[in-house]
Amino acid sequence: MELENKVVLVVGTGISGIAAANLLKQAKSNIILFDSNTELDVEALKKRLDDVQNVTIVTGELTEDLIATLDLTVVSPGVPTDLPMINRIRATGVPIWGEIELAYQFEKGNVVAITGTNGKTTTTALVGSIMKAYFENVFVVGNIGIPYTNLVEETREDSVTVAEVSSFQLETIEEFRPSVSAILNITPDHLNRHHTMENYIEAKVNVTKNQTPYDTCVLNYEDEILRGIGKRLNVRVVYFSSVRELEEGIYLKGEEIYSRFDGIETNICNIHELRLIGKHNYENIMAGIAIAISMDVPMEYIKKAICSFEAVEHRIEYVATKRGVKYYNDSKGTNPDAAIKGIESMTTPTLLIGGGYDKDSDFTEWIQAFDGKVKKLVLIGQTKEKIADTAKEVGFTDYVFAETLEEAVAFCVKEAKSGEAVLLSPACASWGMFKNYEQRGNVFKELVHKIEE
Ligand code: UMA
Repeated sequence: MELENKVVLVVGTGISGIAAANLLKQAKSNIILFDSNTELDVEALKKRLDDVQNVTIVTGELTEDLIATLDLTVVSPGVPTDLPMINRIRATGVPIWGEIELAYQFEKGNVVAITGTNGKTTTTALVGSIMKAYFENVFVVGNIGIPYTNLVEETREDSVTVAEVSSFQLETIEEFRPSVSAILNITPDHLNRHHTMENYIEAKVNVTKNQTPYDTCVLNYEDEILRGIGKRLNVRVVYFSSVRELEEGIYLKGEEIYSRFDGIETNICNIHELRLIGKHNYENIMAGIAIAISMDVPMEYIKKAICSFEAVEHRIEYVATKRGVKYYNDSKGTNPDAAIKGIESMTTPTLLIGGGYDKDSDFTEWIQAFDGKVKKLVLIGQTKEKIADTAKEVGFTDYVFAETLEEAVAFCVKEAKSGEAVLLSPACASWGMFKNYEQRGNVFKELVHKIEE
């Protein structure tokens, strides 16, 4: 679509909305920047824009008169696509693109798109580092925290854009076509936004919507939903599996990762050569390998990159070894499902620090996943009593309470013996004690670094 002199509504003034408005400015569109938040500091907002000429800022409600002027609407990922205002715009026939679609219209190179319920940030970062090892011009964008519209103008014909795409972003694509897509897994999430599991699956599978048999989709063979979907896609499908040998694809056999294509099995590496730990991470790595092979990256580059790749900050991140005890920061384990991955990754007796803000979660499965590994559960925050009650119900009584994270770490320092591990993996949000999970993780890391040898 020609964007010059067109009236484009940008909905949302978070990082996507601002980046989209700045890109549209380059394209010489007339922009209406809208946010439903009436408390917004409009002067501060203007300072975040490259240029405020021809930008009309509207907060609260959008009038019918303004809607009648629109040529295009670009929505931020956090804006539900079934809002009455969006429905009114849709009824006028004006296209509604997500920020990802807008960026894609400016893309000059190849795109890799990674989605899934869990593991997409780690896999995106990993694929980014594999691509950077081999290609000259690589961008890592999307849900990982860097709006695609921020960087797309710098792309070239030989560039590779690795995009983490959420179900929110995939709801509003039109022409977005990755050469290689990946869906890592699908389990219930974001159902308040998508309403049903079917809608959520449909949004994820949308990543393949414009792909052709010349393109590739990487899928987890052990995810039944995805295995079923793979059968009906008109795209080259490459599977990975952490459970069984595949006739074609990437798989884990014992402690070794293999690929098999055209009947030839190739050993890629042993899991002990990797810095990431845990089955879910081996799956992320296998997805990364499948993506990289599909992008024709030679195996020597893939192997070097996967073996040197460190965990994403705050996600089962190794912090330090103090007095023979290994400390891990999994502050990003903000819900029981994510925290299960944290404890499953531990291979030694572990002192586990958990608890925080109450999101109405059920902690039963998390505690059941301790599997005899948790020597002491140190509970902090608003949820500490609730978790303790659940623990008692499932027969786990080795818990103690601490008032602060500092007190919890001090307890672990006293109790942990050489060869054991201390893991911060709270299964709860940080609010109430910290600004966000990053701050919680950083405080934990500072406390660990201060422990005397
Ligand atoms: N807004 C409205 N009307 C609404 C809803 C929101 O006007 O109905 C406004 C808000 O007042 C606010 C703005 O929209 O000013 C926020 O937009 P946004 O929520 O899309 O946030 P951004 O800052 O643009 O960040 C988004 C993604 N956020 C969400 O999907 C909620 C970021 O993913 C992403 O990193 C970023 O774009 C760049 O691509 C975050 C996320 O939580 C990390 N993602 C979810 C997840 O990972 O589970 C999907």
